[in-house]
Amino acid sequence: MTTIIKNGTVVTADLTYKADVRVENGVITEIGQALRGGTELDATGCYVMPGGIDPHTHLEMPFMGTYSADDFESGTRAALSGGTTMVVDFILPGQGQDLMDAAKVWSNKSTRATCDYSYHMAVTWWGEKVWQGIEDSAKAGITSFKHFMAYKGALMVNDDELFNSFRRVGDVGGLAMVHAENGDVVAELTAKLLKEGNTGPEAHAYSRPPQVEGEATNRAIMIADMAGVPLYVVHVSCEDAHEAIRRARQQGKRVWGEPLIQHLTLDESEYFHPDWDHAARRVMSPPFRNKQHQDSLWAGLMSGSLSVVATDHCSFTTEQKRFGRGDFSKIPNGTGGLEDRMPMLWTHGVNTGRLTPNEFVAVTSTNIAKILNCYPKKGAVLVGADADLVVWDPEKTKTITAASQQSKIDYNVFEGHTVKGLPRFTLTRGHVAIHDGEVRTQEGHGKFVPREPRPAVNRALTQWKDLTAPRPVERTGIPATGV
Ligand code: DUC
Ligand code: ZN
Ligand code: ZN
Ligand code: ZN
Repeated sequence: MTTIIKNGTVVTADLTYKADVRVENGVITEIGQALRGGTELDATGCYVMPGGIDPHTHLEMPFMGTYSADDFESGTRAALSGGTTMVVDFILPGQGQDLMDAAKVWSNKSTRATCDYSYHMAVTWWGEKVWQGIEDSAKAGITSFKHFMAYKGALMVNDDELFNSFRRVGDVGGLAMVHAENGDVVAELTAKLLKEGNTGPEAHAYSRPPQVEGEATNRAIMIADMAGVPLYVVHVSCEDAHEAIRRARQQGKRVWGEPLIQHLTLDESEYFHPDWDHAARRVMSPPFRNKQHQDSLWAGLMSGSLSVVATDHCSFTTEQKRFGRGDFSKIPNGTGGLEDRMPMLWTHGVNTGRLTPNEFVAVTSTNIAKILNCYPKKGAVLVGADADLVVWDPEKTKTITAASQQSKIDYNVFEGHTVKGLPRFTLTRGHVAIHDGEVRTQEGHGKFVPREPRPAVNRALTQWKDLTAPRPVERTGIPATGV
C-alpha cells in the first residue's frame, strides 16, 4: 500500500522545504520532488509535519472514586482528529500492587487504541516489589516513572520514597517524572477552606496556590540531583515552577518542563464563573493561573526553558463533576484537550508570532520523542521513520464546540474558541485516519511503542558527582567522649 503526499511543504523541528513524501507499509520510504505511483493526497497549501505526540494522558483511569470518561478508543480518535498520532498514558498501580500487574491492566485497555501509544509507569508506593518492578518495567520498554508529590493518602509519595525511587530509576537508565505540588500543604489548605465554608470550585484554586507548585518543583529538582537522575516536570503551570526549572537547566541539570495547552490559553477567571458547572468542569490540578503566570509559560516555550506542550487529558462528564457539589475536594480533577492541543497552540502560538512553525513541531512532537527516546521512529519526517504525519492546513478554521468533538464528554473547556490551522489529513503509520474532516480511525490499529533505557546523564553534571564514593577521613587527636 503506497501513499504519496503531494505538493506540500515539509516542516520539521529544524527545516522547511517543498517536497513530496512517499509512504509504504506504514513508514516513510522517500522524500523528494514529483514523486509518482500510489494513492495521492493533495497537500497544496499545507505543511507536512510529524504527527503530534501527547506525552500526558489519563484514559479510562480509576481516579477520585470514578473513571476518566475517555477510553483508548475515543481518546485516540480525538487525538488523531486534532493531528496527534501518539499518546503516552500513565499506568497507575494500586497500593501494594505489582507494577507489571498494573501494566497488564493498561495493556488490555489499550488494545482499542486507534493510534500508537506508550506508557509511563507511576510509582505510587514504595517497597521491595516496586524496587524490582522498576527494573522489570524498564526491560518491558516502559522507561519513564511518574511520582505524585500531591494527592495525600492516595497517590502521593514522601521524600524518602521519592529519593529511593529516583535512585533506582537512575540505575536502570530511566527518566524520573513528577507531579509537583506540596501535597501536605494542599491537604491543610483544603481542610481549612472547607471548615471556613469555602466549598465552591473557586476554592480548589485557593487550595493549590503557585507556591505549592514552586516549592515541590524545586524540591524534586534537588532530590533528582542528589539521586543522579534526569527529571521531567509535568503540567508546569506557574512562574514559580518555571523559575526552578530555568535555574536548574542553566546549571546544566537535565530537567525538562511541560506546560499544558489549557494553562497557556485559559486563566483563573474560569473558576469565578457564576455557573457552578462551568467552574467545576475546569477543576484540575494544578489549577488555571493568572495572566502573569501564563506569560511566563509562553516565554518559556519561546526561549526554550520549557520544552513540551501536553494536555493531561483526563476528562469527566458534567455528571461526574457534580460528585463535588457542596465540597470542591470531591470534584474529579481533570480537563480534556487531546483534540484541541495542536489547533489551539497553532492559533495562539504560531498565528500570534510567538512560535515559528518549526518551534511548533519541536514542542508538540520532536522534543518529547527525543526526551522519551523514541526519536526518530516518532517525531520525525525522515526516510525510515513511522509515517505518523499530519498534513496541516494553516487556513482552515473552526469554532470549537462539544457538539462536534470526538471526546465522550458533554462539554469542552475551549467551547467557543475559534482556531485557524487544522489537519487536512492525519496518518497513523500510513493509515489515513482523518481525511479532509472525515474520521476513518480503526479501533485496534494502535501499537505499543517500547522505549530503550539510557544512561543517567545527569550524573556527569551534578555536584553529587564529588560525593559518589564517600570515604571516611583518617584523623588524629580524636577528643575523648564524656567528661
Ligand atoms: N491532575 C488532574 O487534574 N487530573 C489527573 C491527575 C492530575 O494530576
Ligand atoms: Zn498530575
Ligand atoms: Zn496527569
Ligand atoms: Zn482561543
